[in-house]
Amino acid sequence: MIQLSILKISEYGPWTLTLGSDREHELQMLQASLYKEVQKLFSDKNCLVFLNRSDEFFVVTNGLELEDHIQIQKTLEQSFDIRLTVSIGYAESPFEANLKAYEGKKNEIILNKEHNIFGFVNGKNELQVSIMHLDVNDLSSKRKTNSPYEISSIIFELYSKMSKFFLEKKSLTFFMGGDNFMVIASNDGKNSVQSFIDMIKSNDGISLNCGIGNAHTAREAVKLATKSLDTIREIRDSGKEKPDIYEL
Ligand SMILES: Nc1nc2c(ncn2[C@@H]2O[C@H](COP(=O)(O)OP(=O)(O)OP(=O)(O)O)[C@@H](O)[C@H]2O)c(=O)[nH]1
Ligand SMILES: [Mg+2]
Repeated sequence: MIQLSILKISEYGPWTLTLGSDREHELQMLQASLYKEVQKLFSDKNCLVFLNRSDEFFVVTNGLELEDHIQIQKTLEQSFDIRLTVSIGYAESPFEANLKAYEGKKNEIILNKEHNIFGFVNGKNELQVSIMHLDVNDLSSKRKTNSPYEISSIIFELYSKMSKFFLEKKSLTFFMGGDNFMVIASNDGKNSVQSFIDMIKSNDGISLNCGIGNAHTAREAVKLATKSLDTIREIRDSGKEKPDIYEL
């Protein structure tokens, strides 16, 4: 079981229009500072925020209760002109948790009216989360023959394939910057990562490493996933044959 909270800026479209046409720079600064604050508030509670299209955030909120969400909403309401809507769901797989959160909002299952919180909270129960940290092996060598924009194009094509592949396994993929991706994974997602790595290697000539972390909270799972990835690098750099996948 995993709990997901989806935060979305409320009525953002109409609000952006109130800024006039010379607004893009303002919106970019707002989105960046909002992300910084949201990541700070949730990571302080052992969660991790995954940035989604800049006006929406996915947060693995295992162990967080309604009261924690209200507290965070209050802080955000004090700091920003815009408001956020929060939809919470929990389920066996990350994709199904996202569906529950979506249904909670669509069917107006109100958890807290004043602070725009909808859905279903699991509460203090101990949940599980598996995170896969995928990274391109030796991207630096590609930089010798490809310009910065060409590298970006390669990375986004990879993102697109990864998102599609793991969605079929009820897992959610996010781009973390550089050549880094994280998948909030179901068991099926974890069990099929080797076949994804093999497919990308033979079709695109890109070699991936994957560190996996399992824990009760998102921050701990992400820490272990990154530690696993670094372990693959250490094995490789010591001259031994590296595994593609390492799990903690
Ligand atoms: N989000 C995130 N980005 C990282 C992390 N480590 C490195 N990066 C980014 O990824 C880029 C590529 O770095 P690396 O992956 O270390 O370079 P590489 O040549 O592929 O080396 P190896 O991955 O060790 O094979 C860096 O410029 C950073 O932008 C990380 O833990 N998280
Ligand atoms: Mg890399």
